[in-house]
Amino acid sequence: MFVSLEGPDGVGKTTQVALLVEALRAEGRDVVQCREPGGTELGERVRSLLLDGDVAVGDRAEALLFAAARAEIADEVIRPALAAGRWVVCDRFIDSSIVYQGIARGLGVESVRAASVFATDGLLPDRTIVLHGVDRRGDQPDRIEAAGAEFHRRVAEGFLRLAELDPARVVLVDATGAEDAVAARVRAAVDGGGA
Ligand code: Z5A
Repeated sequence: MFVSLEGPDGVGKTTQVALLVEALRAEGRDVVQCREPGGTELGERVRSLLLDGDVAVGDRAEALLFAAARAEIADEVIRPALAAGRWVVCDRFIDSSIVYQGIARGLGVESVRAASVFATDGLLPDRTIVLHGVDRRGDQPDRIEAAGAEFHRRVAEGFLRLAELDPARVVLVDATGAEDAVAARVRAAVDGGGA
């Protein structure tokens, strides 16, 4: 089973990925935890290239670099884990590209989705949980976080549209409230229930 957690920056994904992995392991499941971009040598380098902010990157190059990092983590980490019968829980995946590059940067949902599907040779999560409803961003923005209020408004709206674009896979989960309350909603959503 391949699960991704998605949502705008600061919505609580990293916290909830850790709690979900803990809950699944407590149920006896063998779980691989990963994040995007990252999880491989190339992915971590792409992460610092794209987020640290000292290299000029055009929008199309940005989309292709995220896709390249995704190709590596799909081949090196996710497919082998799934083939071995393990669960994978990933902090962001294809839907971040669809929203940040396709919708918020304006490159187009279909072209960005196609680039990512090419990169992963068609690998998609079985379940994608989109957290929404809060903004707990810190005060040290990375290059993308620094893109401005209008960009982040498009990101927040874009994530809400995802469930309409792919209702069989994407579940919206209310991220307001205490960590354990959100974690219970996320766990239920893995089995198919939204909130
Ligand atoms: N990006 C892209 O553009 N295209 C792509 O294809 C991909 C990514 C894959 C990656 O950043 C950046 O790359 C991201 C999208 C872009 N950029 N932006 N902007 P990232 O995923 O590494 O980081 P982030 O999205 O900016 O997430 P974050 O800042 O790490 O936030 P988070 O993971 O959503 O939240 P958190 O760290 O779990 O929580 C934030 C704080 O709130 C923290 O202090 C927690 O302790 C606290 N918290 C969490 N939950 C609660 C509750 N329930 N109550 C109270 N406090 C809480």
